[in-house]
Amino acid sequence: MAGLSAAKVEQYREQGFVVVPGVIAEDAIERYRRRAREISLGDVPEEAKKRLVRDVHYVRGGAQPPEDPELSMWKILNPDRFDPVMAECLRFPCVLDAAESLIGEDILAFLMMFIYKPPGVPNSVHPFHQDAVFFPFEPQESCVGVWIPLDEVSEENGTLCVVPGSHRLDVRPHAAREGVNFGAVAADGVEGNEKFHNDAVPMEMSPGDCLLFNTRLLHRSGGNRTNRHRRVITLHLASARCRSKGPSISEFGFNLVRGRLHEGCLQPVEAPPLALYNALEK
Ligand SMILES: O=C(O)CCC(=O)C(=O)O
Repeated sequence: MAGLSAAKVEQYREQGFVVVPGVIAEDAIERYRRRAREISLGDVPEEAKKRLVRDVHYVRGGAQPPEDPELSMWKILNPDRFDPVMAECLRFPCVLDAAESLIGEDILAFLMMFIYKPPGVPNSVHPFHQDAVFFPFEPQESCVGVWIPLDEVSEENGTLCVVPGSHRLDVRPHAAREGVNFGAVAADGVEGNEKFHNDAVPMEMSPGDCLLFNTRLLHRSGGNRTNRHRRVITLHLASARCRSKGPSISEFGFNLVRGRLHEGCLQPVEAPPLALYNALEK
């Protein structure tokens, strides 16, 4: 198996994240960019239309929407559910190899998103949070976030900023904030706290690189101050040995992408809904 080196696994354990360069080739990158554009221009089944989410500054903030509708997008939620091209993103071999080094050989993929950061909206911030707050299953250590930019990313266009070592902190209470996209909650006492902002590292990455991170790691993204796209594929991977701690959420879907299932543990949802899960609707 072509997984992570021992040094990279150690870095992940110590810092809570690791970067694997070049997990998808240039032609595939272009294919996903193109397909996301087609979807965001309306090539989506009627039932799944609410999975296209525009940035709150265009929806409610009164900003004049750009002529090109793709430039007002925030995210496409679980596009794998209705689109075979996007469904390929659950199974990039290099990503699964790396994840196997971290969470073992039986792997479920869930919550895939195509996330934009609209150009020229500097206050479109995704505040500091820990993804683990959304995931009612354990152990948390056996769950990993995956973030793959399809454009060059830096602080200027709203890359992900992570706080090294913060995966050792407990999961904090999180709450919604005014002016932030619906569903993008903020960890209490972190956003706006100088200490965390000073410690945060902006991930400078190239198209097709992959950031793997612990779901307790504090992370945020700032606005895009450029006139360029910032497009990202994200998904989450959990060991198929994880157990549910709460109600099963059909929106997660859980796809077995490597290895096998285990009795009493998380299971794929049969025929996951095409329409958006109610609690995420607004
Ligand atoms: O890509 C971004 O802007 C932030 C993504 C993120 O942190 C998330 O979806 O949890």
